[in-house]
Amino acid sequence: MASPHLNPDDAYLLESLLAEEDRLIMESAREYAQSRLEPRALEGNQDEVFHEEIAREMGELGLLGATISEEYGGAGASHTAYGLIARELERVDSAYRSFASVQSSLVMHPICLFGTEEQRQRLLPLLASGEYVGCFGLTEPDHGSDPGSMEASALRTSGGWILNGAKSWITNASIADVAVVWAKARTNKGEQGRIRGFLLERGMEGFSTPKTHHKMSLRASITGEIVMEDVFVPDENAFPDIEGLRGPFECLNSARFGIVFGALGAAEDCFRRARRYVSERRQFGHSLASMQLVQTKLAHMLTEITQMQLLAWRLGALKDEGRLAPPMISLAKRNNCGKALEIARMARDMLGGNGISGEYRVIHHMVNLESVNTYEGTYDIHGLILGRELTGVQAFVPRGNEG
Ligand code: TGC
Ligand code: FAD
Repeated sequence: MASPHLNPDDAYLLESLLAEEDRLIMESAREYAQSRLEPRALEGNQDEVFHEEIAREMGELGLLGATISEEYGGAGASHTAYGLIARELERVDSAYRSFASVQSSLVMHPICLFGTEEQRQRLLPLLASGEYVGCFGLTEPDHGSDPGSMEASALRTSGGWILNGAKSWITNASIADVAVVWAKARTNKGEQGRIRGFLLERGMEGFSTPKTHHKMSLRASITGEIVMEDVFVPDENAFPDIEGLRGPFECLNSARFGIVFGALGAAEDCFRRARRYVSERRQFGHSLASMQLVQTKLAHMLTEITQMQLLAWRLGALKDEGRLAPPMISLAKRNNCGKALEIARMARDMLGGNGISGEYRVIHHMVNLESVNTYEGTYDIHGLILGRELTGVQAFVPRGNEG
């Protein structure tokens, strides 16, 4: 019997382990991403365009809020399926995965988890169909890795809250119909309370979302600020019970989980393109694929990708079994983003001068992954989260400088 060959797209045959339903969702996301997103990706990235009809297209296919129950317009799918969707979208461009991550994990998920029944019924179906776009405001101009120091404030008033402050680097902000915003509750006497979550809707007085310009990464994603000047938010638009950083962090747990699969998709696409390129390109009278240095680069890339796949698959299974602890997500987010960036840089190099052209689509992944490695907790912040878990000592603040 001939020895079986290795499948470079799935070296350890992980896709054969998928539940039938997850596999069907993956295939439908792949078909959509390759046939409908890929043709728009070059223009989107070069001209800084997010084609807004994409929101409804994704909604129609059940790619938004896939894990949310059908009662609220979701697909009731597994967490693994959600990860697989992220992988297929990011295989084309991280911007498309970013759009879906924010909508699903950072907007629909908190509404589902922390919202009132009225908020769930009113907003989730609109977000699931893509009729509404959502955004998530945690980062501020002076507080990124340390959101606990945020300055945005929510002053209690009759029938609601008055919000002031600014959020920066917010995905989807400028096109959002609804924003999940985190701010510190404050009393009239100026005492600061705990962080609370609010739903700001387009049209509220004092709420604006100017677009962020000059981005060199994730250009097919719309990024903006959230500016709040005495915005009155009625009680119906506040999350009733959740207080403290646990609120936004529960959302980040879900989005970071998706990024573990997404970064994998980008790395896989870089590998596939580099492999095809070196088999077609000749130098010194020989195919680049026949050069030893090129072969060991391919071997290195596939080894890293296979490890990334194993991490993602296992993480999905643990989340579906309800056994996932946040540091496990940090380990995989840090690993898969760091490795994806390394693979994208290597692929870019293997394409030589052509790798500099957007037409070959590898440099887009490379610059996108700079954002992916930074947002949702930077590479080093996840290292420090793991460090704290391993030693019991936090090292976010230099020793001797606490407070
Ligand atoms: P710390 O003392 O660690 O925790 C404060 C409270 O939060 C709880 N908590 C968690 N709860 C659930 N899940 C987690 N992962 C949690 N981590 C912490 C914790 O139990 C505690 O609760 P309580 O009840 O005792 O108050 O907080 P810290 O201030 O020391 O945090 C430090 C650090 C570095 C871990 C944290 O601030 C951090 O993760 N920083 C990174 C910030 C970040 O990831 N920002 C992301 C912004 S959103 C974004 O980037 C979207 S990009 C979207 C896209 O386009 O795809
Ligand atoms: P900083 O926190 O200033 O960090 C700068 C550098 O210092 C980093 O290398 C970091 O690792 C390092 N550093 C920080 N603290 C420490 C420490 N204690 N020890 C050692 N090193 C440290 N945010 C949202 O809320 N919603 C969004 O939708 C959103 N979308 C984004 C989209 C894009 C394209 C980008 C680029 C960002 C987005 N962000 C969003 C913001 C993102 O989460 C932050 O940029 C990120 O958390 C890092 O914060 P910062 O940029 O303020 O960097």
